[in-house]
Amino acid sequence: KELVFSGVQPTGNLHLGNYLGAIRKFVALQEGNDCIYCVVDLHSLTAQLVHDDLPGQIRSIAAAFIASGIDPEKHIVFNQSAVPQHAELAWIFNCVARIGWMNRMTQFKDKAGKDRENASLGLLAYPSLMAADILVYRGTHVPVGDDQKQHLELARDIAMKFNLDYQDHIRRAGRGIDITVGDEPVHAYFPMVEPLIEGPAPRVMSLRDGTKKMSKSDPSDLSRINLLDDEEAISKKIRKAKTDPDGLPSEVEGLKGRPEADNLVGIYAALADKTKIEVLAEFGGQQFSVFKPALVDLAVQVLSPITGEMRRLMDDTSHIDAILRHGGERARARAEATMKDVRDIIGFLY
Ligand code: AQP
Repeated sequence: KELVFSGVQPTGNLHLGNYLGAIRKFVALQEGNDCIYCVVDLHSLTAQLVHDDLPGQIRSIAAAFIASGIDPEKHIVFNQSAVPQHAELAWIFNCVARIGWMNRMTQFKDKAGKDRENASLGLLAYPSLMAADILVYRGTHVPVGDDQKQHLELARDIAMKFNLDYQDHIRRAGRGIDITVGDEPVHAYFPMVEPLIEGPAPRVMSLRDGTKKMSKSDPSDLSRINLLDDEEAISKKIRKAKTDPDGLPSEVEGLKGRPEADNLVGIYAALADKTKIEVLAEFGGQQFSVFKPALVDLAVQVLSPITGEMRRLMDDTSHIDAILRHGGERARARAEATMKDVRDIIGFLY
């Protein structure tokens, strides 16, 4: 059994990118693995310090997990702030990671903009907390969208530096395992995390601009399909989605240099659980006036049961709150076992 960990921030309406890039994979990975899925509320303060309705946002992400098919009894669903060990390990990782590593993160550069001196320290340290989220459970497999790849490489660097710096301590504390990195033998405590990014839509792009990622923070609501959109909104957004004047090609190579067409075909393929090759075998040579209505039907067919269930779950908060409470208790017990080891390895008295 692999330990799968991933998280989603409660920072606004979930969209199709979050669903196809992350949540749908969470659901698929449940079979045969031990999964921990987290609403990463501590991270959400880096996007916006004061939220009007943070409890509601947290519940809506948890509701999306459950409505999509995650089983909170077999696996763990909880919110990050309920397990203080995440923040404790993140502090240690802040001391392991180098400022230069953080400065190179493209998400930090994009989100901080030109005025970096005014960005919060939390935004800079975000990847360190993300590494702690995963490694406090000694997680190995992390389903994410393509935008998170660089952060997961950093999580590996942090784990490796901790393992190397504390090699003798890990041995002395009687914790850890022998691994080889390159040709070097290392006595490691933290495992190497593996990003799980593959699939036909690892990065869903904006419906208004095929070169920009679909994102919660895009000011145009027409740029994204929200998980809570009704049939009418989905239909309007796909009909208005930017395209070029040509029809669909028969081969995947024909999508090169056509980001909007490529994006819509990728979305169709992911929703239909097909490859882009299979989608083009069906729609190659057709105009968007034929393809778009088919995409609307498919999107409504896949999303409307999830939307309905999310709304139902959010009507009665006691059920979601009980799931989060129960998940938090189980997550805390596991995280505390790791932190006991880590405190011993470092030499803290507790
Ligand atoms: N466009 C996307 N395509 C594929 N995957 C995506 N993800 C996000 N956008 C896309 C994946 O969704 C998971 C949860 O994301 P998050 O909420 O933790 O953070 P985010 O990447 O910052 O989400 P947004 O919507 O793009 O928010 P803003 O507007 O704040 O930047 C992650 O696995 C992510 O890869």
